[in-house]
Amino acid sequence: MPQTRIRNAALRSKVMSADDAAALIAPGTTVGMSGFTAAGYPKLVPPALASRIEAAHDAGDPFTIKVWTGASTGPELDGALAKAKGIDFRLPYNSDPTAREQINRGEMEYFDLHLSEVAPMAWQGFLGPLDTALIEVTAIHEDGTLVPSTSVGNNQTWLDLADQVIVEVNSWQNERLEGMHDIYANPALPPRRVPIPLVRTDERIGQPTFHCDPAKVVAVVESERPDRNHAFKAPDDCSRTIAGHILEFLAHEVKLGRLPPSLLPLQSGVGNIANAVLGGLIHCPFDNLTAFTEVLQDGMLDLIDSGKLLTVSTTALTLGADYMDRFSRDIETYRDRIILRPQEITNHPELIRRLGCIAMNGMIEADIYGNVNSTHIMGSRIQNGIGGSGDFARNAYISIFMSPSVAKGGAISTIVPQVSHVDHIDQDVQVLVTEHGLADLRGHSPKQRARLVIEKCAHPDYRPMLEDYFERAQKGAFGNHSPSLLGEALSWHQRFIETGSMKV
Ligand code: 0RQ
Repeated sequence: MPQTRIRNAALRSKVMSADDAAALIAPGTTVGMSGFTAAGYPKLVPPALASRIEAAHDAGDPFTIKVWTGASTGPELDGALAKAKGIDFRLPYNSDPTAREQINRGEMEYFDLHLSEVAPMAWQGFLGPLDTALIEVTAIHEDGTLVPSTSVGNNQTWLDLADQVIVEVNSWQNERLEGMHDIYANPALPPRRVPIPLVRTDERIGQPTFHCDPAKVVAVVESERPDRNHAFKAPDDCSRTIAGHILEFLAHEVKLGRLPPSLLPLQSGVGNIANAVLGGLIHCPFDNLTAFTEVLQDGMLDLIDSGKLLTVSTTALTLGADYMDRFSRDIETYRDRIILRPQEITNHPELIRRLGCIAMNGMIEADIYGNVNSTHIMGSRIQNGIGGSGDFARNAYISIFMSPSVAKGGAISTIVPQVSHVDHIDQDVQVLVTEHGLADLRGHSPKQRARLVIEKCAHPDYRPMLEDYFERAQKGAFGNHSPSLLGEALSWHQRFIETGSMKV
């Protein structure tokens, strides 16, 4: 790798192997790592640490660490450390299958929280001390400032709070990323907090680089490993139909004058349905779109290329390999269109409310009253985590949740009498969408909502059961505002487990 990526002489003298850097992480300590989706995470030191943990395990002296990140990461981080049984505590979001199994077996403690709250909570001291920051960067400047890579996440906070810093300088990352980041860090706690001076989604209010006390840097590791975001599947009929309902709804809102023709800043969760919605926007009559979101995925790059999407504010470039190549090749075209910010800013409730975002997120299930479960299967088994969905849902101008109407090949209805776990209360859920239709729940009472959700969103095979439940609930419930037969509503889920529909 050309030495020019590490331009600070003092830090150049700290270059060492990943194994030597991993040896500087003490057993039992907390490591704040970069990474938001499989973008911008350290790719060499975590597997080296995992090997060290495995060796310690074999020698009868096992140890673990605590891991904080921006959100999910790639296989070299969560996957490698989980396989080595090296994580005893994880926050704030996970989508790695091995780590998920360990969390659900009760072997790993997992603190799942709103992504906007991670940095403030760390500053408030509730999370305990941070021993090491392990951060991937694109380059190090002469003055020791660090050029971020494909995600920003909580990196500045980890660099500020940690006792020691390990930097991975990744020459796979395009050096021309420099200048696309806007690092605004204002860790002041109440009562000294000030308003965040961001009025438009395309404004820059911070610095292009991370600052870091060079005296804290104990190791610099050179890397050339690619990010490992997965390509999206081509939209299937179900995703396309869900996307179609949403686009029709947005057009209707524009027609009624409740949304401007350029819509409002879009937030889109991860996943194939969200990607299909973005793909569908290319063929819609909306122009001059903007996005204020936490992940920029493939569909958004297509939207930029189509000329429909002017700017994207995000904390991560969650692009599949082909799209990443395209981004890297034409990076100058995207330079003024994409701004990468800390997740505390991309997901800030006050900004989301003021900018008036249109939030679109996936869900596991919704109940007939509009409560949404984004995280737990059958009420107890975590799938991923709440991520940024809560930051956006509560504060958005319009909050949309979407899912196919059934899961597990039709064995399970995603529309249920009562969700088995509540992430988004009915007041935070304004629109529900499945392939069967869209229920606009705004301005409706619980019983009105229930009728809409059953009629518009439930799968026809499950509609009679839900209608029957709702009729009986209105007769037999303790109150008739949100009529619920508590025992029966929850045993709806138990039934899936007992009949063997639910196999994990
Ligand atoms: O399990 O793979 O074993 O079949 O849950 O479901 O259909 O692949 O859906 O990938 O779109 O994820 C809510 C998890 C949806 C996601 C969730 C089973 C299903 C499958 C996954 P299998 P799908 P998706 C921005 C915003 C929270 C975070 C968020 C998520 C597996 O959207 O993590 O929004 N959201 N962040 O079979 C039993 C049901 C089920 C069910 C699905 N009702 N009962 N199993 N499954 N519904 C991004 C960030 O914050 C970074």
